[in-house]
Amino acid sequence: MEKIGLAWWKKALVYQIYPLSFKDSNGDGYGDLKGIVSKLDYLKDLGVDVIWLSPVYQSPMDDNGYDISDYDAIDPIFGTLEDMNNLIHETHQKKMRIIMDLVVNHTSDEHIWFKEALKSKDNPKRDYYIWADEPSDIGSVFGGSAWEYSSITNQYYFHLFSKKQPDLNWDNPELRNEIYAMINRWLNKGIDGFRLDVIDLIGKDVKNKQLSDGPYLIERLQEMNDRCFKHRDIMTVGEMPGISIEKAREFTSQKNPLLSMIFQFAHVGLDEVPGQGKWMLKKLDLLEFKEVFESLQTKLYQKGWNSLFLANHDQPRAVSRYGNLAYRKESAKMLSTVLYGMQGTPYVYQGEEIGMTGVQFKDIHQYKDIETINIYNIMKNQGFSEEMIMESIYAKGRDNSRTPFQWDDKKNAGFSTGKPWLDVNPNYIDINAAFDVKDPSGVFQYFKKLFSIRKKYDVFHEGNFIPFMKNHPELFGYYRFYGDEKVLVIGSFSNQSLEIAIPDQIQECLITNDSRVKVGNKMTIPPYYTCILKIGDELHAND
Ligand code: TEU
Repeated sequence: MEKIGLAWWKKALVYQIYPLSFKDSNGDGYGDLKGIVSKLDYLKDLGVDVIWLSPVYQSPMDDNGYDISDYDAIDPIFGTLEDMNNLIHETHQKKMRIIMDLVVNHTSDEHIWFKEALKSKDNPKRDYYIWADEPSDIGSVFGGSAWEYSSITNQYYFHLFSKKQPDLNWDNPELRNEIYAMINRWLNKGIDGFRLDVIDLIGKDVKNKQLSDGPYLIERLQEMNDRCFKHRDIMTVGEMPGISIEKAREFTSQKNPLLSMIFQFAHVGLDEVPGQGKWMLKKLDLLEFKEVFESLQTKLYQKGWNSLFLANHDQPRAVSRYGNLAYRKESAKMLSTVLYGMQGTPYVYQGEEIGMTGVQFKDIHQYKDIETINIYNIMKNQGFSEEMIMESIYAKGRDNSRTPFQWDDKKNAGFSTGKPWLDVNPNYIDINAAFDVKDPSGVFQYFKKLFSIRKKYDVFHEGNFIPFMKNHPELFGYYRFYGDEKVLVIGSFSNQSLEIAIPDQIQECLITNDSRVKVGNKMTIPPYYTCILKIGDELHAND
């Protein structure tokens, strides 16, 4: 396919598809590959350059595909290998790229390696996994112990996620060879890279309880890079929930990058009581939020590379979490402006572009996510009230972002003709793509314009980051400077109007969510207002 120069991924817009919930083509209630192909024009219209596909490999679906039982097969729920080849081909035909999810911290317990490993201590695959005679006190991310007893050999195996997701033993060179060969087989099929699931865990030392950012992480990333990535024109984005901003800079260093970019999570946990996990809620302090972004933007500037995201399939919907549903469209636009005005590769999670919201199912049985079901039972046993548990699930449960895509106001939101695997959010009558795309004041058209502006001016890719009204508790503002190009990005997180003073010479308003507001050096801005202003010298469009 046509190359658009080195490091094309720096300017690319990446769109995450959660295949189970995107589009069902055959009426079985599960989204599939043919469904995705049928929506490629929709993505192209938005301005998408790269599709990131959450896992579609063969899987018993204990964790919706993040538990892989065969890396070389496509799960029949999603289609066939031929369908996958076709999706790669069609995506390239439309001058977009496609990256897959790579889940190699663990497999499914139904993977042939694990089935073999279970059989005996001297099985050739035994050492592909992590075993102990006695469990330590390490907990699983999904609740309970990270160790599961197997009576066949009277030992415990290690699983940081569900017990159907045994962790692979990366200390074993034979296992590493198998993984690298598998990665190369996929890359040879013509995909354009990978999102690497919890890749910060592959250097762990379980005995010494060093999990994320373990002692062998760098050498393993280096080895993977040498064996699979280095000589290819691809992008890689490593999911690293336990990594510091400094490490993010090191791993994406411009001199010797191990990965194109990483997802780090410093900004994600700010609405949690520190140290008490994701379910103990705390009101977001915008000053803290701004500080984390400033730190990310300035520390990586000209040294590493950022990824820009607020939501994904594990996180709640951004507009419900950081915005205000009474100002749904306004706040969805404001959040995207403030986020994508920064330096880094932008990521949109499916549905974000039409302002899809979180969901509040009444009955716990409507929830399908293993983490949500586990935490419900654990909190029940600990004596928490039903109301408090549901409040946490409404705020943080992963099914918030996994409800089927709302295509139109017809049956099942146009997602499927059959019964969807997870209930549709009842608000699809008002919030759906068919309606939003046609609405000139809709979120979709705004996103489209925002991304076309981003592509037009180098300042968004190359500019530095200087906070504006840094100590304001309800306004997120910053300047970007690059040569003659200067912009000021402003977003209000307030449900009241605010008075602001802009000390710069304002040349033009590039985009705003409310064109009725008069732009000037003294402004009264309505709730959730946002704009990007060209200031100072003339900006030069480069196209
Ligand atoms: O997530 C890794 C991870 O540690 C978290 O994002 C975690 O799932 C979440 O915070 C729990 O609330 C990745 C995948 O994105 C996720 O879907 C998988 O469940 C997980 O790895 C295991 O593969």
